[in-house]
Formats: sequence, C-alpha cells, structure tokens
Amino acid sequence: MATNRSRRSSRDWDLPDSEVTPEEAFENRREFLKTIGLGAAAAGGLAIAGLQLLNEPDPFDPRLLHFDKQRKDKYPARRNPKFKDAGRKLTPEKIAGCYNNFYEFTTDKEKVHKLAKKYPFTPWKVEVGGLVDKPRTFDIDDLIKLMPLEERVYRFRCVEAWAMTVPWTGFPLSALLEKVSPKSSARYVRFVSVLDKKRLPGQSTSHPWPYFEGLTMAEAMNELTLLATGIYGHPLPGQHGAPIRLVLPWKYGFKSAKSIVKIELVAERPKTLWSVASTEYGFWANINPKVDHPRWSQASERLIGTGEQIPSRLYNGYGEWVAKMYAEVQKKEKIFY
Ligand SMILES: Nc1nc2c(c(=O)[nH]1)N[C@H]1C(S)=C(S)[C@@H](COP(=O)(O)O)O[C@H]1N2
Ligand SMILES: [Mo]
Repeated sequence: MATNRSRRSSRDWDLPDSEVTPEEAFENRREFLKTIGLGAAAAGGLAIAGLQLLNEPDPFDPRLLHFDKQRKDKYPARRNPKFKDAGRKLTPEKIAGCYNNFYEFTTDKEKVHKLAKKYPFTPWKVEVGGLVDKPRTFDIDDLIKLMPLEERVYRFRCVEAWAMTVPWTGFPLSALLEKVSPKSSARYVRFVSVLDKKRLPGQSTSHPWPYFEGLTMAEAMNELTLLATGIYGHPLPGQHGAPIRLVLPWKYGFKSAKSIVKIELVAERPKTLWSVASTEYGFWANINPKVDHPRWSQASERLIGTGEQIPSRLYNGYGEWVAKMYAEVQKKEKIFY
C-alpha cells in the first residue's frame, strides 16, 4: 500500500485513464459510428468521402473480404466497461498487425501479415468435444451469431519480452463451454490450431504441427479467458489468428493459440507444442517478472510502437482475477514457466 496507485484502488488493473493518444481516432470512430447507428461497414463510406481517419481498417483489404455481412455487422461490439482501459495507450493497429508470431506462416514477425493475407481462412469449423454431454461442431459464422460479442482492451505480453495493448472482440470461453455441458470428469481443455501442410509454409518445419495448447478447467472458465474473433473493431485479420483465437492476458503470448479448429475437454493434463518442442517453455507460462527465461530477463518489457521499456508485472497485472487459481497448485509445482 505504499504507492498512490494502490491507495487509489486495490485493483492492479484499475489504472488512470489513458491520456489522449493517436488511438483517439479509433475511439472517436467507434463512438461516432455508434451515435449515427452504423457499424464497421460505414467506415468504407467515410474513407471514400475523404475522411481518412488514422488507423482506419481498409474495408477492401483482402484479409477482410471473406467475412460475410452478418459477421461484419457484429463489429464494433459494445466495450465491456470492466475492460475499457488497460491503463496504457493502445498500440496502433498497424504496429500490432505487422509484428506477429504465427509460425505456421514464418518466424519472421514482420512478414507474417503479408503471407497471412493470401491464406483463405474460410470456410471454418470449430469442433468442441471430448468429455462433454453435448459435443458440437460450429460453423464460425453460426458461432459468432450465437455468442455475446464484446470488446475488451487487454495488455498482452510475449515471452520474448515485447508487449502491446489492443482491443479484442470476442466472448468468454466459459460461454461456449456452457453450451456443450462439460462432464465432471473434464479437468483440462485442449486447443488445436489449423493443420494445412500444403498451404501453410511454416508447417514444413520439424515442429510437431498442428499448434496445440492447454488450460486447466478453472483457467478455461476464468472471466478473463477470451475467445477472440475480432480486433480493433473488426474481424480478426489472418495474422492475428483469424477467424478465432485464444487471448489469455495473464500468460505469455504463446498460450493464446491462433486459428483454432478444435477444443477438447480431457481428464489428463494435455501436452503443449512448446513444452514438447523445447525445454524452455512449460504448461503454465504465467507472467512473472522475477522468474527469468533461461536466456533473458523477464523483469521488463518493450512496448511495440514506442519502444518504451516498462517494468513487467506479476500475472501482467491481472492477479486480482487469476492469482487465487494458483494458491494450491503453487505449493506443489512451478507455475511460472
Ligand atoms: N497457432 C499459433 N498460435 C500462436 C502462435 C503461433 O505461432 N501459432 N504464436 C503465439 C505467440 S508466441 C504470440 S506472442 C501470439 C502473438 O499474437 P499476435 O500476433 O496477435 O500479437 O500468438 C500466439 N499464438
Ligand atoms: Mo510470444
């Protein structure tokens, strides 16, 4: 309770509102479109009219063309007031969208967006099964119609010590799991990303493709755990994991699997791609500035865009939501890598 901040609020995430930023344009557009009763589709008209707003997504961008009208009409979604501000400036969309980890395409972060643009993320189905009473395969468009979309601004940190702040659109994973009625024997959730060796150039490497990840049932049901279908007020472009990906803001980025095709409830702790492919990454991957990576410090992180170096925070500052899940397990095993 030493700092002003902690006196002001007991919650780490409840930081002062961001100052006016270049992202004002994004915010203003959202508000404006809401006021005049139009969704993201109107943005094109405005751009044509010469109102070139900063960071305006290009409605003719081939990455977005495959989304049908129904899906576009869902964006921008209502921002959840609990997550309206992550306490720091939003990362400009073009910065976040041109610096990506998506090894199915390439390990070159600055080239992912170019390759992903050519990949057809449609049609797309997501199979939800395993230890559930009502297994179901959803077409992505039906899933988006069924689920309550909302927008949340989250801090996001890669294990490589870079970080960003972005507005995701999506729904809590818990809302989807409730639809399939998990059995009491389900203790973990396994996620599998797309497999397409023919067309995903990165899948010719020796990694055990497809990408796979896992969470405990408690983590999967946590309020913070989001299945994102959009970012910056429009559907996810390929490089961010179209058409659906996980977002787990208290864990290192590699846990947030992209382009998911299968969600499976299981009894035993699932293996994860990175724990199989490397000794440096484990199942938990909870963010902790005091637990260094074998090859670098995790004490601070670089904000992409500004290059600013800031101190890292336990659970990325989301301890209020998540710390209690680890009280017991922490006594028995290491939960920070
Ligand atoms: N399928 C898949 N998901 C993935 C990855 C990947 O290579 N393949 N990279 C992960 C890593 S290391 C990070 S930091 C984030 C990056 O998400 P972003 O590009 O949307 O910022 O995606 C994660 N999800
Ligand atoms: Mo990452």
